[in-house]
Amino acid sequence: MSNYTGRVHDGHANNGAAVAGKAHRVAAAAQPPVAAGAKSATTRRASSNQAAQQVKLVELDNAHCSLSSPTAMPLAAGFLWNPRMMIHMTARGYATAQFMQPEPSKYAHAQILEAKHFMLPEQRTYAHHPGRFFFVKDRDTGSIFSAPYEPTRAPLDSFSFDVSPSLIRWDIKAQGVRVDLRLTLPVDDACELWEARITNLSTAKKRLGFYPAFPLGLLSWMNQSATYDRELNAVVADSITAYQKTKDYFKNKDLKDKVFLLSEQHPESYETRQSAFEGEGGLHNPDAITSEIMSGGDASYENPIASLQFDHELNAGETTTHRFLFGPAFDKAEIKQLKDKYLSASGFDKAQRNFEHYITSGRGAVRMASPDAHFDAFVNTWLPRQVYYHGDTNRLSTDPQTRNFLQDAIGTVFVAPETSRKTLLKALTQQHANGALPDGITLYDGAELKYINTVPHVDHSLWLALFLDAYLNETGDYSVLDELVEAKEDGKQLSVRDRADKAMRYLITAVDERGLHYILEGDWNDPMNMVGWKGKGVSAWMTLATAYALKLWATLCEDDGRDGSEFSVAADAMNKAVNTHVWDGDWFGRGITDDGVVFGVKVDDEGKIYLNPQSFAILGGGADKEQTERIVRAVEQHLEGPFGVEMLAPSYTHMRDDVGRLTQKYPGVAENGSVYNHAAAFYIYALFGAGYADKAHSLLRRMLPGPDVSDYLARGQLPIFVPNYYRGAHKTHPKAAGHSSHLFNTGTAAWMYRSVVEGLLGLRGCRAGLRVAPNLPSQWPSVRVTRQFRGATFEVHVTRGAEPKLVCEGKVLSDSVITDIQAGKTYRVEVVLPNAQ
Ligand code: CEZ
Repeated sequence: MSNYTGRVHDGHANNGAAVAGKAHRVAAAAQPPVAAGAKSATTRRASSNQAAQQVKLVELDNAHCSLSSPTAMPLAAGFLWNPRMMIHMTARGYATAQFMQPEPSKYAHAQILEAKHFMLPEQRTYAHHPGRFFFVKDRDTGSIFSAPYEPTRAPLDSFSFDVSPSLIRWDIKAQGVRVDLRLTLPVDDACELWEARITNLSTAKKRLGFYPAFPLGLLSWMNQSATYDRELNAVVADSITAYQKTKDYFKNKDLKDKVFLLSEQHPESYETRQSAFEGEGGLHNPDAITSEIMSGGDASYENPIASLQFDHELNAGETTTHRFLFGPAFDKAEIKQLKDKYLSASGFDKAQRNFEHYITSGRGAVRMASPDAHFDAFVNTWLPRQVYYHGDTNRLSTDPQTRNFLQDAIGTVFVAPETSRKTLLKALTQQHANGALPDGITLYDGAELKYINTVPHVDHSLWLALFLDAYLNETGDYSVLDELVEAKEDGKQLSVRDRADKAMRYLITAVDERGLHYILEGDWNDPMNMVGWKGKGVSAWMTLATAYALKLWATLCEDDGRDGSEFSVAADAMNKAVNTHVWDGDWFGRGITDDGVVFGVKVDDEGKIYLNPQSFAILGGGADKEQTERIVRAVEQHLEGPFGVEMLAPSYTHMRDDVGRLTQKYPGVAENGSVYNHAAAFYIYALFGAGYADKAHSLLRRMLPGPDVSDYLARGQLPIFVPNYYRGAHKTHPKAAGHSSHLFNTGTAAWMYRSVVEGLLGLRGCRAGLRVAPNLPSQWPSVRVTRQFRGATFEVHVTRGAEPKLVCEGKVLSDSVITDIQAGKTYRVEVVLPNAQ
């Protein structure tokens, strides 16, 4: 069992006139089809000769209809159908096809299908991906580039992209012009604050055109438009969120269906039609930019773009500064309000200062200086920033999965404990009468459980104990246990303590005759949906994790002056049941299916070993010392790779319909054997607790990209957040292995932070105070840490020596706990660890 506490331890009109000149290019296409097999070179030449003759734009007879220009009527199309499908085909070659299965479906798609509630940052961006583009044109030479780079992709003389916690900056030099772009956000409004400084770097006067162009995409198939509003000095797009159910009218009518691009300087002209903006030049060389002046077009039921034109004459070295606001709004009044509030030098300054203050108030509980400065920077700034983001935004969801809600709050325990406290109280208002926590927590009245939250998962309740363990030990706020919480479901008022008891007792009863916990359609693992969907299958991970939760709660009961044996006895029984039915000699299996098949074991060709049961067996005492050693070796052999520890191996290559959709995910992706960092962090946390400091540190370090160039290239990600996964299956898919998912919504942040504070640095709270037990890797001779804890500051210096000791404020302590901590005080702590062997 883990030793953390000593007890237990978690987006044309060229009309007829212009047509004649262009018609020759396409005359061949207007010819009647040639007989199959007769597409000789002669036929093609004959067609071209005809091109010189006058061609009508459109020809129609009984048998056909022809069009001679692809540009005059860009949406001209024909369609074909059969009982199972239809295809709508434009003259330019675009197609929209649907087939029935039995609901209408598409089989060829836009390069990326925007999912309303997900981010898909791992998939490549594409030319029409929503972007913030700033075109610059030399009005004398006509040459164009765009900053930061897309969509012209013109060569730049220099490029710099600089992310700081509250500001993103680009410094771009091209064609004798420097563009200094800055993006920041206000604290209280949904809008982007853009500043662009354009400088003439040459020794002569330059006549420049500057054009921000923000494509808006398909706003709505019901109603979309855009125009330039002189009074506001803004492009304003309007739409009606598409819906079909009558009741949705009442929900949607208050939505912010407008989008605006407000400018501080007055533009020469504007264009709000995406198609006119691009013209025939395309996004990389748009007609709106190559022409002398934008046409001032209004979008009426067509995809809009917010683009503006500014002409400047800049002397050598001269700079002009633009400010823009971009965002959604309900009405014009709101846009005006935002303009008055922000659109000035002082408005930007103030907003930037406030925003910086907001971001930096999410500072973490430790600052460290180790031999690994790269890692230090991540721990000191970027990781707590990610933790803070999660806790403060709930990942921008209105119905967070309960487990995510509670685990994100485990992270904010170290960053913004008052947020964690609110999370706890909110979650408990939604506890069911039987003690179980629901699949998701609705954050406002009227919010609904959606998507994954409509699939029954069994694990949500157990995170309550893990949360309480982290929260109480960090804050010492045991008074929260007395808080009365009224449950929505039955209106009953119960204390936090009683509600936690109820949740734990519910977990104790949700087991089968063997004492193993049911899985239904998932546990922590969302796509493990078919192990127990018939109601019989059990989860070894769930059983082991429940044992861990129960042990933690038992300990907290004792800390609270109560008898927790009811919970520890139940925990022991669960650990025993898993050992009896799912221990496979060197590791624990993952579960037993509805049909009684143990899986995640040696006899399996795929999905032989899963990481999570091993981690929680170590954490919750399901594995004894010898089993732990076997587990660590097995994980080393089967799951450890260059980019971290994988979640299972070998990755599945075909559906196992007694396991579920996780086996349908691409090998090495997400739950199908990636380095799923959330799971890796559990393991790392467990390893630190079990005394495997070197291995834990090595795996922890592999979660962070860099500093080697080769590692950056392999991961493709900046080291400013930990992604939910890196591609795994390194043995079978070595080329993709390591690639980042780029998704920064992940429970990893909380657990990684906790692993650093409590595991690596060994500065973990307990009821009595601060337990000091660093787990430094053997290659670290020393580390300095400033730890904020319960209002006090601890300046900790860890070194190595022949005589291990702990000294606080000059006094040698006999055990590892610093007690009687006074808020406001600074403590000097010296720790001498045994020399590395
Ligand atoms: O979501 C996460 C969940 O937010 O997957 C974890 C789970 O513990 C987290 O609560 C492991 O299953 O549905 C799916 O197949 C996806 O795998 C999502 O559930 C997944 C997203 O990748 C976000 O990380």
